Amino acid sequence: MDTDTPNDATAGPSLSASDEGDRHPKAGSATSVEGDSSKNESICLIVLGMAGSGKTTFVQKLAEQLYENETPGYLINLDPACQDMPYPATIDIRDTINYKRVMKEYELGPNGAIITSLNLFTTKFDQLVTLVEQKKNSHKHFVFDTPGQIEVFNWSASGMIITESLASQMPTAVVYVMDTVRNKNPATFMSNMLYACSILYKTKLPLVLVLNKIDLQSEQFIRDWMTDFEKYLDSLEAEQGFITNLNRSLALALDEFYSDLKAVGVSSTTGMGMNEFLLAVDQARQEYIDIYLKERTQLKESARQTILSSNMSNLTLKEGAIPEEDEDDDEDEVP
Ligand SMILES: Nc1nc2c(ncn2[C@@H]2O[C@H](COP(=O)(O)OP(=O)(O)O)[C@@H](O)[C@H]2O)c(=O)[nH]1
Ligand SMILES: [Mg+2]
Repeated sequence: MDTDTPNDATAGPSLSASDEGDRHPKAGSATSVEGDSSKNESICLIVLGMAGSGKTTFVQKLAEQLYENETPGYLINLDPACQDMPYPATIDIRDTINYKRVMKEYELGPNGAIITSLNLFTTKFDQLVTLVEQKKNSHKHFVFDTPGQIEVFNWSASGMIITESLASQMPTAVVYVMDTVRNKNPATFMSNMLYACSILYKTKLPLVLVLNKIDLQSEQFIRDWMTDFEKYLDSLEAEQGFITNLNRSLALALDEFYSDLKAVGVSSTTGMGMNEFLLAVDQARQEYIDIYLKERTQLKESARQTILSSNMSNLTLKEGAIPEEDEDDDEDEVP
């Protein structure tokens, strides 16, 4: 593909993986983990969260921790608008898609350009899945950093395609990053929880909640709110009105969601809580195998049975099945 073509905002025909993923996130020295004990224990982690919650900083600290644990992560950046990349991404969307050019060529604003960039990248995502497949035996953690605005990934077709492509190949979990400081407001906390809950039901994948920035604010108050409904009500007391009543009802409704949730307090600047997070990831992987994989297999099997029983497997498309537009249609129009 000619990269100088004016309408081509993609950098080349194929994705390439740099060897950066095996390097120390700070020192830049190379190492190899081919054939180590992490074999067949791999998991994809899709890092989601509101803008500014600390996703990119979290991926950077996680990369450092994984390197220290001698299981370097395979890092993938899916944020085309990221300016200063604090970690060495093995695959970076910016090497394939020129976000500024997308904005110019398609006359889009920043958010539209991010969505379009992600859509363009998704057309090559099969190559990424192949690369991940090839590295499955040498890397344990495949970490996907997503664009700042959560809805770009979560509510876009490409976000869904990326999630599904990974989850159908290997264990995959969602890491939902929350800014603990900002969630001191009970209403903000509730919005975040509803978002996390909707992601869980939309992706049907295990979810690990990362309560980030605990160097600034302990996450204990969130744990209290999640385990003791009364404590959440107390915090709501200061506020009155419709929103308070709604939050009260929502807190009751989310009770079951909280009880199954794996929540870990983390500081992405100091590294506090990172090893606890990795334990939660191991649990999420097991959950994927025990619950999600079984459900997925059952779904696939029932879809196969439906096709077989309805004799749809013999279905062939016939030319002319979809009526072509009548060229003389214009003649019917009243002049
Ligand atoms: N104190 C503190 N700041 C953090 C932490 N994690 C992220 N930040 C800061 O939060 C801001 C947003 O972080 P960033 O990783 O860009 O968020 P993203 O938009 O979700 O990728 C930056 O200024 C980070 O330095 C943390 O654990 N502690
Ligand atoms: Mg980011």
